[in-house]
Amino acid sequence: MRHAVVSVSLPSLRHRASGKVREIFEDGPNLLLVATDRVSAFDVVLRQGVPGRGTVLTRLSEFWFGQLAEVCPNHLLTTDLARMPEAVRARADVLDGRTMLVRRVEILPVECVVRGYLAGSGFKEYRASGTVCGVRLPPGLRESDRLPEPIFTPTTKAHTGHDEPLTFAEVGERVGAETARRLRELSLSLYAAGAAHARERGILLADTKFEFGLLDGEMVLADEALTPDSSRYWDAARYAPGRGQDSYDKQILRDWLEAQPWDKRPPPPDVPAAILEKVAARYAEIAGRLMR
Ligand code: Q0N
Repeated sequence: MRHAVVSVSLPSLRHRASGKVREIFEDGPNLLLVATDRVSAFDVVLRQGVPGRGTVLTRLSEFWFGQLAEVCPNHLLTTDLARMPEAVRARADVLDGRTMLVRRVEILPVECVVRGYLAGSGFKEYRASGTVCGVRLPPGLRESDRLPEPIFTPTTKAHTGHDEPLTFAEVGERVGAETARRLRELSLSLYAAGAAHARERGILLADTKFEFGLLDGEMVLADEALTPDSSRYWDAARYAPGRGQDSYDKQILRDWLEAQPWDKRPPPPDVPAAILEKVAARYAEIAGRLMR
């Protein structure tokens, strides 16, 4: 069985940050984003990784950056190890296919969330108040219903804990009114392009989150783009509004974990290799569908 890459050490490069899934290193003026095979479920990172998950996330980001480049420029320079430092090329065995060399940009302090369907915290708020992040929606919507049109629901970027909703005015206070309008317009355009492409291939992008940065005064799409880690993916063939939907990528893992005697606090149970392989196959299936 293929093994999962759950840690990455590059002692000759300056390590800048660690996410649940990705590691960031510095390379002169640029950054290296390495997507590991780590996976979280119920907000807990599992000890076992999903073999090849990081390479699928990297391929998907690269694919979407290419698809979306006409809507907005992005931070990606290359995924080709030949154009990366020797320290990276020396570890091609683990890093090939999971490393993006990106331009360092000035990240804007807003998570640009777009929702096309009524799910998660959006549905909870709608049920309580008829609004989603302050945006009033028509009455009578059911859980998972498609929205009359996609909505921009920005949040803070919490370093610890959970992101908090921001009103559009609060986005303006953080980045300026002109930039706030541009973030909203770009986010909605990127989501529309991505959701249309995915829908034609039987995948619903229920919602997603973008990060933007400034490079020489120009707005660029940063971070990852429309991956299952930054978006809620549903299988269109199984879509049935009126209830919560299965996660296209993680449901196999969630179902197995739900069947264990586990309180969803660390430490999580050890996940059997056969389950991890099923999840790996699911990621390959998603990439295969989207990239055809
Ligand atoms: C940056 N984050 C938060 C990895 C992503 N192009 C860039 N320039 C400057 N800074 C960043 C980027 C990018 N991308 C973005 N941290 C640094 C998102 N992280 C969370 C952890 O995983």
